[in-house]
Amino acid sequence: MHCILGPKNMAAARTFSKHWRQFCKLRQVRQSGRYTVLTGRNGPQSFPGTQHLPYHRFQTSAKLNELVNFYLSDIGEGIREVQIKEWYVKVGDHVKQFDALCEVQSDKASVTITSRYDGTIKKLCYDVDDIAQTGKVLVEIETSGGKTLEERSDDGQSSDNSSSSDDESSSMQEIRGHKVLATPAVRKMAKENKIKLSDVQGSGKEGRVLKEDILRHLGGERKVTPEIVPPPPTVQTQAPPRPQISPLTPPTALPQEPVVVPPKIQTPPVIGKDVTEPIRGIRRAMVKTMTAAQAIPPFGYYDEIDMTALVKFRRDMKVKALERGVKFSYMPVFIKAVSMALRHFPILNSSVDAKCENITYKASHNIGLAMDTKDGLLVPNIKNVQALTIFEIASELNRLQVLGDAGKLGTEELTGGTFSLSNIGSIGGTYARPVILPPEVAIGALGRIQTLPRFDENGSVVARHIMAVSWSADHRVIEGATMARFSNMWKAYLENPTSMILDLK
Ligand code: CO6
Repeated sequence: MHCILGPKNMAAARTFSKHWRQFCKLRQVRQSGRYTVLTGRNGPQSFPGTQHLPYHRFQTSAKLNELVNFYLSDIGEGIREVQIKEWYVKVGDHVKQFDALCEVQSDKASVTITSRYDGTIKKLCYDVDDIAQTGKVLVEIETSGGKTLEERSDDGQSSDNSSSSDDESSSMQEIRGHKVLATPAVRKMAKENKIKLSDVQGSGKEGRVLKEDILRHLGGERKVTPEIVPPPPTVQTQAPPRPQISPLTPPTALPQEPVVVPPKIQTPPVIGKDVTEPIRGIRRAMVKTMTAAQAIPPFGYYDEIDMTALVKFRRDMKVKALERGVKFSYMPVFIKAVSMALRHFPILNSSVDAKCENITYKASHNIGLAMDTKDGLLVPNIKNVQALTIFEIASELNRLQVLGDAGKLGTEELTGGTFSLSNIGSIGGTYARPVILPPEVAIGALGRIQTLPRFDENGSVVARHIMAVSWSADHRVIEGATMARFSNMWKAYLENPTSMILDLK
């Protein structure tokens, strides 16, 4: 047996080993079979029914000539359920190992489930948009013949009916880039009209399939599921006729001005209908996090930063960084200055447990940044900012933005944050009330840099670049004075960027 174990958790490895022996015994799989545990690039991957091993990926085997129940594996991070976004196969299709079967959406990522076997698809156990539970059967695949091989039952026990297992095929599921971008409404429309999204040429950003694309695709082929289109409203375009004034009318009463009713505005016909849908995916994760955040009593602290020197500094740095292939915004400086100030106020880089009975001072400064991605608001973090140069932070930020744009931010990027910043000013706005991300204890929101009049030291009005910052902190463990002192230090670095050089490590 070939076995490569990652460095983590030997106890878990022993537990796994026990389960594996049990598994092999019950299935009477030859000990010489291929069996590999790999450190997964994309986070935990495990064979269903085994003890969950963080960051390990498994391969296992099945006999040929059998009907195989293919279970949806644990995809890590405690995710128990996923939504089926799209099937890439249908009943009767022949698949090979690693062929994509379907795409599922968890709270955190989009995952392509690939086949473990060569065989024929006999049954798809879910429809698109259904919620599939990890550990339950996803598809039935017939490798050939008619026997059913139970990989495991729902309680995690192996229940193999097969006799011996000579042929080995490997199993693996992986996160892959291939997917069709579309909103749930468009997916629903495609489903209702029984078309595969992958057959539709998307005209939206990055090939996103839009409603119009579906309509275009359907044009001539099939009729769209009928929508109720109300008739266009009637438009009153003529004013009522003016009253005729008889020349014999006595001159006592002035002629009444006729009432001229302005024509009714022609509204475009309503072609849509109200849509109610379950809250899923990233937004569902946001519901959970923000609901938990409501348990935190926050206080707000606001200040303004004179960014005039930093605007000039950034202008120079932007050119230099671009020569080295990196886009340089203000964020790397904001992030580094946060880390430098956190060194003096470690309680702001701490986390508290659910009941707020223990506080943990975090050694790493993993600074999270709110990111507006096509999947919604995500907060990836830059790890160990205390040990990175500003250029390295810029470079990492570029990487996260590319991943965010592609909808490929994974658990590695999205977990482990210790302090967060939200640059709402890159979109607009001056102030915000950022919500603390539990178990963190503080977060800052940055407003738009504006040119505003301010007094200089001589009392003259001068144009300055001003940015507002809005901090929120957990008042159970953070005092307002601590936040104010931290903010002052951060502000001093930004207002005199060259002063950072003195304290840079
Ligand atoms: N003012 C003025 N100009 C700005 C600012 C501000 N605050 N921030 C960035 N920029 C400039 C930036 O320097 C770039 O200029 P050029 O280099 O000259 O082109 C430009 O705007 C674009 O910057 P970009 O957004 O690409 O990069 P940046 O590193 O500044 O930001 C990001 C990265 C991931 C933060 C950003 O892309 C993003 O997603 N921003 C939105 C974050 C968001 O959604 N926040 C809301 C969270 S919810 O806070 C919340 C409390 C509630 C309201």
